[in-house]
Amino acid sequence: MLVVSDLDGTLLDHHTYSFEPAKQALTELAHRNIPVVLNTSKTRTELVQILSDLQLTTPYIVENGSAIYSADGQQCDVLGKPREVLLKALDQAREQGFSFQSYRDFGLAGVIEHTGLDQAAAEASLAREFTEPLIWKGSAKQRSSFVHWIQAQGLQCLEGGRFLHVMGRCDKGVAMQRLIKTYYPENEGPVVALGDSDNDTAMLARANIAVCIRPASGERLAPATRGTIIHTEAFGPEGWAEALNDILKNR
Ligand code: 2M8
Ligand code: MG
Ligand code: MG
Repeated sequence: MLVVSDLDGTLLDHHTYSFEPAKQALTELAHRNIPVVLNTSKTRTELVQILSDLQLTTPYIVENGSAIYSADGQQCDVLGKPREVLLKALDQAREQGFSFQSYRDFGLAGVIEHTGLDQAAAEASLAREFTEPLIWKGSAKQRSSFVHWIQAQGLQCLEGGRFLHVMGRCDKGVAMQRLIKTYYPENEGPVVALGDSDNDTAMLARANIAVCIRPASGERLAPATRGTIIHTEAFGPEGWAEALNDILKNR
């Protein structure tokens, strides 16, 4: 068995970024030698800190499936587009009259204000390599033409818990399969994936057990999968523990 998990709103609380309620389930997984792989919108710099907080030494996926790093950070398999390419496209989008504010416009103070991260974590979140999160400032109709315009540039938009992420044409699902093939080719038993937002559906769809964590806002996810779907009652790390304790009980 292998566990592949999103962070914000899933293993971490949407508001406090705490994983406290999932600690006991994480310990149980460690006892059973079941690897926990992180698959997140966060940057590599954010991940290095979080892996150490969680005491994990597993390979990981950053920025919505844009790159797979080995546990020691020495190997990197890039599936996404460099941030410079995205920023150029966003410059052109602005010239077309689209209205948004992205990480580049926020700066450190803006990121802290929008996310509630502390200064060190916000700095780590600004160290982006492959994605540009933004907040839409126009109408819903303009937003949908923006999404189409971005697609026409060979890029895409994916929705996270707070932001719309402009990025290359990759996703957490493809990256998860590539990571398993590279690092866990001998894995036996189910791949359990856990997520709470639209950007997690590609990963949930490819898992044997898809755990849809109750989202902090918006509707429950409905991944298209032939596997088992679990919807948690609880939010964030409480939901994470709820689902994993249940799965482990039957093994
Ligand atoms: C952003 O990612 C979340 C994930 O769903 C979002 O879109 O709401 C990223 O900028 C990430 O780097 C950051 O840590 C997080 C903080 O909430 O927001
Ligand atoms: Mg999330
Ligand atoms: Mg995420």
